[in-house]
Amino acid sequence: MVDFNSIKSERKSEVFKGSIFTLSLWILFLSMTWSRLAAEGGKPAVKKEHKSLSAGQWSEPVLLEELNDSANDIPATRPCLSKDGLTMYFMRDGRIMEAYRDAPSGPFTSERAVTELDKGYGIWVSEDELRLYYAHYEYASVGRRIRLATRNSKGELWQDVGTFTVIHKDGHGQIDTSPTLTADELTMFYESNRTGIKQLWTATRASITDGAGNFTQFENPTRVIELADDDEVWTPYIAPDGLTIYYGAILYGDTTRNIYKATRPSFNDPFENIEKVGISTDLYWEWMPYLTDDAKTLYFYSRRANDIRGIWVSHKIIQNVIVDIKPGSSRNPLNVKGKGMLPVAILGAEDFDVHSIMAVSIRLEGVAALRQSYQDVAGPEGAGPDGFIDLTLKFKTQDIVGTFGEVNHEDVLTLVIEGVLTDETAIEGSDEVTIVGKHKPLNQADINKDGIVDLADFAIISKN
Ligand SMILES: [Ca+2]
Ligand SMILES: [Ca+2]
Ligand SMILES: [Ca+2]
Repeated sequence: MVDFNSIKSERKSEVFKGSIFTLSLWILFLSMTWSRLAAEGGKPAVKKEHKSLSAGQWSEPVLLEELNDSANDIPATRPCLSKDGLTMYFMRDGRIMEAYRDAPSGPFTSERAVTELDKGYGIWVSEDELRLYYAHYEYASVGRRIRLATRNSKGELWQDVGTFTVIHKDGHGQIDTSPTLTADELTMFYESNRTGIKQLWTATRASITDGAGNFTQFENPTRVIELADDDEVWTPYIAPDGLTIYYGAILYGDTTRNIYKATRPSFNDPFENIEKVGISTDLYWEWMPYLTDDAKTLYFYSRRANDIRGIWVSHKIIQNVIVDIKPGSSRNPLNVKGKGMLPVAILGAEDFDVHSIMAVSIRLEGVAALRQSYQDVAGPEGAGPDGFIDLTLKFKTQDIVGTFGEVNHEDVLTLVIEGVLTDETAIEGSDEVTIVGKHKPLNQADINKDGIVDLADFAIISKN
């Protein structure tokens, strides 16, 4: 957790130190808050203005000991896992390494040093594992630059292709490292010291290769200023969709490096909702995060208890909840032209008090509810009220329909609810709906949604 408690109590004590007038205002505020809480069922309601400060609960990290060179006490660093979970790309003693396993979890059983490439400082491998982006020490007057290596198939050796000279042209001692890319490889984030300290930068391009098959340069290096004012930031990981970023930093009074997460609604928006990721502790350094695509498994580098260094793995703790879309109906028809609300209940049970859910964290297919209340509306498996209070939520039907691809009458879709409990445990549940009517989403390329794909849409894309 980000420790804002000390900040909050400082603020409170300032209030109390003020005049009697201030004190009475404070009492008035507390009594108003209390009556609001009482009106909402006597349980502390989640206040919308306070968002979660921590990104969920994670299992106790486990060391991937087999990736270390234990005989020489050289730890593995900078994890980057292949999409199939079978190959770990990482670094050891400055050398790029590949380690292999037969199943997407469990220990890696063999490895290969990528000796065909020079030493590196941070790596990222494309989804098809045919392009490897790595930082490299060029020569004393230039510094470290990001390079590309490619291969035609996974069985082949890597071949260096060249460096991203456009973003590095200011050179001369400049250190650019730790590349991480979106799945389309058109947006790159990386670490750069060009302001004097290590911070995160981003650069973009319109295609991976040009018409002649040569790789395309990244352009427009821009500092991602919102992630940390004047603090150092290291080793970014960008999610495939470019909307969630993880990075190492020392923020908010931390005494060691920790892993932070931030999100943005679209490429046009700055990152916000900066949260410390739950495995972070002030006892140890945690950085070099790498998440699986489902954001449920986190690999990172840490030097932990008993001075053990290396790549650690942790899993997001997820509690399943029972979801009933349209309580009282088991078929759950969803009219795609519906203008109203879609009611959804998360069911309480003897061992599950729905007041433990942080209601504002709930998303149905990524969509937030417009209203929530606490009422016993249903029981499990289509039963009516069962004596246990449920969390009932109302979503705007058209917001939910907006998340669908093309659907036809009578299609059955599974809708997923995600959120967190007040103790930050992630929760997940789902229910099915039966589609009424037909829905075809607007053309993806029609960015400004005016029904035609033209230069106006392209102008928006190129601004991104
Ligand atoms: Ca730490
Ligand atoms: Ca139902
Ligand atoms: Ca119930």
